[in-house]
Amino acid sequence: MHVLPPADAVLRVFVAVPIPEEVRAALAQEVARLQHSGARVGWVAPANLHVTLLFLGDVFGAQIPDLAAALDAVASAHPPFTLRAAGLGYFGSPPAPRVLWAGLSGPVHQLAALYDDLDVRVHALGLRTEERPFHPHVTLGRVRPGRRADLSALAKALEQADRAPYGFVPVDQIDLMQSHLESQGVRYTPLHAANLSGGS
Ligand code: 2AM
Repeated sequence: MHVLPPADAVLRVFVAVPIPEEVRAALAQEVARLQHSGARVGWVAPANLHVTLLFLGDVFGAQIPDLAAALDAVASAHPPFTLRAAGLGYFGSPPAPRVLWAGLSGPVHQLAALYDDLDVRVHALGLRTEERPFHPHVTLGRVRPGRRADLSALAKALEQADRAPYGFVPVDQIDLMQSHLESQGVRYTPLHAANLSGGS
């Protein structure tokens, strides 16, 4: 535990898998290419690129130690594994993409198993998680409402994505992160890190 927040503080939290710096740099290059499309997109800063495992939203500071313990319990039951960041995609319909992302390939079922275990533990703590099915991805940008012409240039840029993988993502750690929504943008700080140490 890095810091223990006050029990009555409300924190916006999520669980993430960190992405190595060289992969974030490769993704940032792809983002720079997509930015040339001129579409109105809120691009994720390279330092903020991550894989969201579970979004919890607002929780009380008093719940953080239990959440940290839940991460530890799950992490100790899963062996580390390695994914690849590869390909681009989006959520939303073809004429109206909403969220632009880089995909993950490799033993993604192991990430889904981590998610399932964490989901069960978090529910046991009486916390709600999202209802959406788990679709592992790295969000690169969120489309802002704008002119359709912008989006066709963006769609073309997405199709011209580099087919080579952006790099390896070792999944050997899961982080409990706090999201600070500030006027300059979003800032993430780690609250707790749990190392994957289960046997294979
Ligand atoms: P995503 O970008 O991987 O989709 C931190 O805010 C992370 O939590 C975001 O990167 C986002 O994951 C996820 N997130 C934010 N708000 C959310 C919401 N309302 N429902 C589900 N996930 C959310």
